[in-house]
Amino acid sequence: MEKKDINVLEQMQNMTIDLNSKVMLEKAEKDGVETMYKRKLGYKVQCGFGLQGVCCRNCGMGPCRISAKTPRGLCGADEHTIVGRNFARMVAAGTAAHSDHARDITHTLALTCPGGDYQVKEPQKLIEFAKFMDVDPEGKDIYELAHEVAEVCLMEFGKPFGVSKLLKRAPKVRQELWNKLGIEPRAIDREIATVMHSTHIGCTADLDSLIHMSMRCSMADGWAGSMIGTMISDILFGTPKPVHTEANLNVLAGNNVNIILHGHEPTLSEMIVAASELPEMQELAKEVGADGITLSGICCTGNELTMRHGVKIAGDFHQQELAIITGAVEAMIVDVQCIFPALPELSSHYHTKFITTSPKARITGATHMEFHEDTAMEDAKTIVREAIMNFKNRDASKVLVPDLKSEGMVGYAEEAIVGQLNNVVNTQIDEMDTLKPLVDVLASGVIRGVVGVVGCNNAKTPSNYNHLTIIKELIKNDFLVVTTGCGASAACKNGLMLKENAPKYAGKGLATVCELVDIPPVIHLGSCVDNSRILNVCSLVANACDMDISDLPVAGCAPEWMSEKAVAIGTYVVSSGIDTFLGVMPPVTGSSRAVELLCGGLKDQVGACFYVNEDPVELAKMIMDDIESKRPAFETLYQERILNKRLAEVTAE
Ligand code: XCC
Ligand code: SF4
Repeated sequence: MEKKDINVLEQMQNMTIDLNSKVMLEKAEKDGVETMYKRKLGYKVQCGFGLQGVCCRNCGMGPCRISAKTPRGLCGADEHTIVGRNFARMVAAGTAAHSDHARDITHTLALTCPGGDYQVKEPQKLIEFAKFMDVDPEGKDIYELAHEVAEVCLMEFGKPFGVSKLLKRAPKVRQELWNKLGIEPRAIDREIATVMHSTHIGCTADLDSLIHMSMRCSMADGWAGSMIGTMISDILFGTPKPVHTEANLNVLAGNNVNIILHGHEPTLSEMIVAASELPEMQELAKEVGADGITLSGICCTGNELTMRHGVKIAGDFHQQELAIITGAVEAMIVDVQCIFPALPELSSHYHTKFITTSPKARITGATHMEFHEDTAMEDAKTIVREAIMNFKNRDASKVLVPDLKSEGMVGYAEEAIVGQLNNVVNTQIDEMDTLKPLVDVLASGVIRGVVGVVGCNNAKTPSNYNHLTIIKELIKNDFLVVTTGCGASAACKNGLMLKENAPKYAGKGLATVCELVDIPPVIHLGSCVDNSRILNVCSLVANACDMDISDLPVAGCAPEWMSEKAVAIGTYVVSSGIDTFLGVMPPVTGSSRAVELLCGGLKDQVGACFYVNEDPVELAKMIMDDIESKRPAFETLYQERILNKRLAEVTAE
């Protein structure tokens, strides 16, 4: 390579801390193929207007861009209006993505039947959920009940009256606050439509109002769409239980047919897992000269599959291209969200079949094999067969699978977290007693707090660097970390989901808890839709402590967020009373008032707000300081509301 090329390679390699990724970038250069890392080099300067959120093209008179010379758009919209509208639209898009995913899962529940491709795996969970949704399970066949629950859930998307039924999962005080503020989401689709309508030219031109409707819309994601998505996924495919897995590109197997599942919804991927396990598929793989079939996942599909089946994690968002560059992938099968449009062209340099399956995410140049839930198994078999038959086209001279992989325990649903703690301490079923161990370690300060470190990779930061730096800082200082999405993949790739590594990375308090309770210092909660599990656990703990969520020593953090879904998530987490720390600045800095409101003013309304710092060490410190500052009040409340009560009970006996 010439010196110039080496420079380019070095620059690209500096954009990730993953050692496998660095190897693959070198191969990409040798193979003459382009990746996100290369394209990023071409973007020396990104558009300043876009970065600040002050570019508006919401009507045909624009685009209008706010600057000192042009302080208003043609219609007179100022920077606050434009930033607010752009922010609200990001939230609406994110909410749409998560909720449409949930809608598909719910349709799948409506298709369940005895002996069918999709069945009810968790009847008890269905019955409980039915009761919660005001559907009487009494005397009903489980499938009759499933269909009824599906219909009630589908109504949550478009019902004409009332607010989300799922809000009642939150502590009472929080529900009252949402009611007072007017941010209880009504029907999910309605909140998305309201934002799109109100941000049309000539509607809302008031920043407070735009942020207010952003919060209400985001709540339709967290407390409705995502909550339904998670619940029904568990009912259909089983509640995740802790399971062993492996992560990073080395999970791609030498002489196996490698199939990568990438995207988000478990509907397709679950069926691919089932199809690939069929004896006829295993035999076919042998016939074409392979030893077997290896499935692995990328992005949230990876998380969904790993937590229910231990399917290995091939990589995160930033490794989707690098996986193909290994030359060892027979097929990459995708559904929706976070799929680079670059993949078909990239795949054409290798033997990899790049297969799109959803009419919602067609990509020019891909092999489109549409997947329909009502012919699920047949469709899945066709797709798997296509992958197997492609094995003979693998070109050994183009294969390079990098050396590293890591192991971890994944799949801690709410039940697993509570259950695991309960195993050690007691076995009572009363809610407070069940949560007592978790509450006790929090209240005593053995664990200083719990932080959800979640979200994507962003080319604005070296891949995985912020995630790992922050997670390591937190656990070193006795903060338990729960994680989802690509942040979870980063943690797993680096051994942080192994209990054995707790003494190495965790502080004394946390390491002791890990040992006693048999958990890793970083807990895998699933995909991004599963952030609703974090809301659930927070609600349970708040209820058990007779407090609001905002009283708890907890925080949210998205160190490398990039998607609009992440903006929706951050906003509902804040609206739920949890301070949220971002490692990448959202495009709002063009409006001083938006920054003041999002990063401060919201605190007076919902008891939480955003904090941003692009230095991960500083951000970690901000998180810990924030939680520590909450602890004295939390401990006092705990003493008043729980300990004194317990004492009174004991005395009464
Ligand atoms: Fe996408 Fe969900 Fe972000 Fe990863 S974490 S880059 S949204 S796959 Ni959800
Ligand atoms: Fe310009 Fe107003 Fe149209 Fe936006 S809505 S493009 S600011 S005229």
